[in-house]
Amino acid sequence: MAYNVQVCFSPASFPLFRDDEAIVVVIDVLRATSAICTAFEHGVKKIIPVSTLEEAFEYKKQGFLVAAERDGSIVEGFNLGNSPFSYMDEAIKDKTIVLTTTNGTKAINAAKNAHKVAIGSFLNLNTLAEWLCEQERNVILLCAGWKDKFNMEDSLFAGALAEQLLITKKFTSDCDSARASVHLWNFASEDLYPFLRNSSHRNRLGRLNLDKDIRYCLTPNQTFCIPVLEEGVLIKLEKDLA
Ligand code: 3SL
Repeated sequence: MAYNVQVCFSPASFPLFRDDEAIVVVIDVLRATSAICTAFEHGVKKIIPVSTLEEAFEYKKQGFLVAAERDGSIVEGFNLGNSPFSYMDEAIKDKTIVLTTTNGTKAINAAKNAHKVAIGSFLNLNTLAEWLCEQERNVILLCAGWKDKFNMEDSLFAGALAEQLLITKKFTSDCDSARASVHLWNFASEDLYPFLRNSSHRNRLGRLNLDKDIRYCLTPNQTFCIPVLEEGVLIKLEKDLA
């Protein structure tokens, strides 16, 4: 039996795709899901994703280490933002971090009733594809987008992952957005950075001098970590792929 892979281009459309028996992969390539994968690669123990700044401030009052980003910048009053490079630090090893970002953490919380929620980025592309193929479940690739709008980079990654699943023949798709994302990926995969030249979030991050983050987030297969959501908290899936 083949399982179904679908791509949802925006959290606003997610109710149309919802299937509580499926695995949902949340995708926010620039930069939330790349930062989360990086944090687990560097030994963070747990990440609590929260949707609002109010929740983030509450955790901060309770003494948690809290990271907060809005519109690409660190929110005033917090020490940590959403750059993957901030999570390549010995200081985060074995820590719990509370994280709120403009789109990524909202998308994670929107998916929380799924059978399982996994975090996807170019950084863990092959490991994630391999794991999904072993699960024997339908898969929904949920793009965080930008403020409920389509974005290019999440859709490209959805295409890269959907293609890897479809190629195995363990998956099929009757979903036009999955097909469209695979076409987009095949068109752009040779060199993602120039392809994204005129895309809104690459430009937004570029204006904030974050080109280094963009290049890092577009580089595939830098980690074997698969972060998964367990009772509202992200932890590293224990799976030895070495
Ligand atoms: O939207 C998000 O969740 C963030 O990833 C946006 S940013 O890359 O940190 O600007």
